[in-house]
Amino acid sequence: MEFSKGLKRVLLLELLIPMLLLVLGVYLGLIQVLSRAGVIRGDSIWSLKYYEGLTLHGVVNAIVVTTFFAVAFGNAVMVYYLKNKIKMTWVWVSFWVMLIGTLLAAWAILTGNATVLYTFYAPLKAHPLFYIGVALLVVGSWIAFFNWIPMYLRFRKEHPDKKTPIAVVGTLANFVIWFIATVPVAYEVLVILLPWSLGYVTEINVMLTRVLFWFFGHPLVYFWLLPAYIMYYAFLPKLVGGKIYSDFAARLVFFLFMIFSIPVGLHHQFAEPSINPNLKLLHAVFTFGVALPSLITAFSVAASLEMGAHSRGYKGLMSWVYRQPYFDKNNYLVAYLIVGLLIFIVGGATGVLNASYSMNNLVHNTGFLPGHFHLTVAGPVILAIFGMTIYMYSNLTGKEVKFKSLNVAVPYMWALGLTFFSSGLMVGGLLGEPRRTNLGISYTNPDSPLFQSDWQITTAITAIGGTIMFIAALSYFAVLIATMASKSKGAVAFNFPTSEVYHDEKNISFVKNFAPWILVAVVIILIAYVPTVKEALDNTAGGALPYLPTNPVPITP
Ligand code: HAS
Repeated sequence: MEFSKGLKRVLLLELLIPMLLLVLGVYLGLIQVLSRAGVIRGDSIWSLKYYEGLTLHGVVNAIVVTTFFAVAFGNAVMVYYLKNKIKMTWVWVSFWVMLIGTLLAAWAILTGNATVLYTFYAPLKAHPLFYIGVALLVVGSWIAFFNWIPMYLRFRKEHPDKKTPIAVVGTLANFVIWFIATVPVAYEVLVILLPWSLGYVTEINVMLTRVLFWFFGHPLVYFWLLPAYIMYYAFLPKLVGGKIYSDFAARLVFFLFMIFSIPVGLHHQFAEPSINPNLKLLHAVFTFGVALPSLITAFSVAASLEMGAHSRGYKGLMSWVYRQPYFDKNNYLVAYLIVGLLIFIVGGATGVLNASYSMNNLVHNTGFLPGHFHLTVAGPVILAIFGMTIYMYSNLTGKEVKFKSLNVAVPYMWALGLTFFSSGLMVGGLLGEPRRTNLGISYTNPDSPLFQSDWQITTAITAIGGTIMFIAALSYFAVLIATMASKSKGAVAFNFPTSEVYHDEKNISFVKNFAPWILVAVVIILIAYVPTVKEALDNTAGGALPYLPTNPVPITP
């Protein structure tokens, strides 16, 4: 399909701007591991303080890159599969609003005015422009979503007997989750944090801000993940010569995410006061519910891989494991996607461990947590983003991917680094190593009275892993830049490698419409969150003063 020039231009910007920011993001990741291991000792490097760097690393990698990518990918999916015209004015408005928001937030962080980490809840306080920037980034993504809804409705009207393409179902489900999840955090930012940051109020309900943040904070992780899931269902089977195992199961997965990904936020707050433990248990139970669509995906995608291996003539029980085009330079998306899936087996299992109410006591706020979440967001999510960015770039520009061998090696290098990185963090975490701490000037510094010798080896392993990941990222950027610098072969039709379906169930009314699922989602959210918010309001006495991460004394208004 031929995309218009304007659409191509905006897609390229939405893909490449985050990649530019990611250069900074991965560099700051390297600084993190080196600081934790004590290779770098000091509270700042090139005048960027430890927590400024950590905030920038989290905000850029986890919020900005993922949001820009989800919007770019969503724009392309909608136009490609619905074959409907997209309103370009709103595509551009969405892009500019997101960009301005990003620049404002980046300014606040880089000038040391927003060392609040990517989980920007109180009592840490940021400059008003940080909050405005984050709000604009979110609003920009809403605009993109609202632009797709009429396209979808038109498709349904014009093709009443056709099924909505799975990639479209996935994209819309993802943005429904995103929209529901971001409304409370928009309230938190605009109604609570912004007036506080502007100095109009001096005290706020910290527990409420944390509850509202985590209402958003967990679905946020599925907002990162679902574009990868769309690729696992809609593209990967085709790439390996297989088919989507079951059309019904694929649709069900995205709808299940819609109902289970939000009412689980308290699993980030098991250790916090003010909230009834029974409510925490309820959220823990729903958390096991949200693992369900991933477990269905594990079996469905494995079946697609098996069909792929068999269709290419390989027989035997384990041929689906051994006989995949893992190193096919011209089919490099396979490597990016399968390596992501393999990493997610451990990322998902550690998530289930975190969710276990009593077990969480052991790992909460330790290195185990970044160990877990790098196996998710820095595993399947970033590898899907890397692979699809280069794929879409090459398709949109008609340029052939350069350094093909290096390109296909990137996911394996990344996975090797991640194995060391996350193992170091998780073992360290089980030994009590805290997360978000400049260990190099304290616990891993032999000259410090706080020195913990048993954290030296784990932080060293983490640093080795982080360094390998950094090299993998540099290799990826080299591939991207070389591709960008090459000559275009002229306009090519844009193409997503779309999978066929093996079990194409006819009667799918259960997974046809969004409305009933949205209704169920809202009911479950109300059950999970009305009493939680009430607890936060009732059990918090007075307000709390703001703190800076560098000082245990509250900032006086
Ligand atoms: Fe998590 C904390 C629980 C998934 C990200 N998580 C975090 C944080 C982040 C994060 C960023 O319950 C830290 C937040 C902070 O800063 O404080 N997480 C879960 C659970 C899941 C889960 C139950 N997390 C994710 C995903 C993320 C992510 C996805 C990002 C994208 N997480 C928690 C909990 C905490 C937490 C607690 C808070 C802990 C605390 O104390 O603070 C589930 O969704 C996981 C289900 C996944 C599976 C795996 C399925 C496997 C698949 C691969 C199959 C492979 C195949 C390939 C087919 C059950 C689909 C085979 C191929 C061959 C060739 C063999």
